[in-house]
Amino acid sequence: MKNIFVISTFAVIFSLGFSSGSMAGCNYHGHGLGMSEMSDLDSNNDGAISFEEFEAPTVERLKSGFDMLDTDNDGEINQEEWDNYLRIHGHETTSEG
Ligand SMILES: [Ca+2]
Ligand SMILES: [Ca+2]
Repeated sequence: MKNIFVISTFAVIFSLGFSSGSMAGCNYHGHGLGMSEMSDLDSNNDGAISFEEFEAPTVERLKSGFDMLDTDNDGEINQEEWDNYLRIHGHETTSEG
């Protein structure tokens, strides 16, 4: 069963490279990663993509989002920065008063 998961995972990765967006699968599988070559994800070039490598682009995007929220760059998002984020995105802050 584990092998099936691995194979299907790689099938998704390969389909990203070979289908060029023509397959419906691209609508939900990794769409937006902007990756077309396996080597794009295989950052240590050992010929395989570890989960760490697989998630790296997502983590990077999360990190840049985090950095945008962390306006004083202290490595943490405090209440003020969070409220600011909610304001920017049109949400009412719950902490009234
Ligand atoms: Ca690798
Ligand atoms: Ca901060």
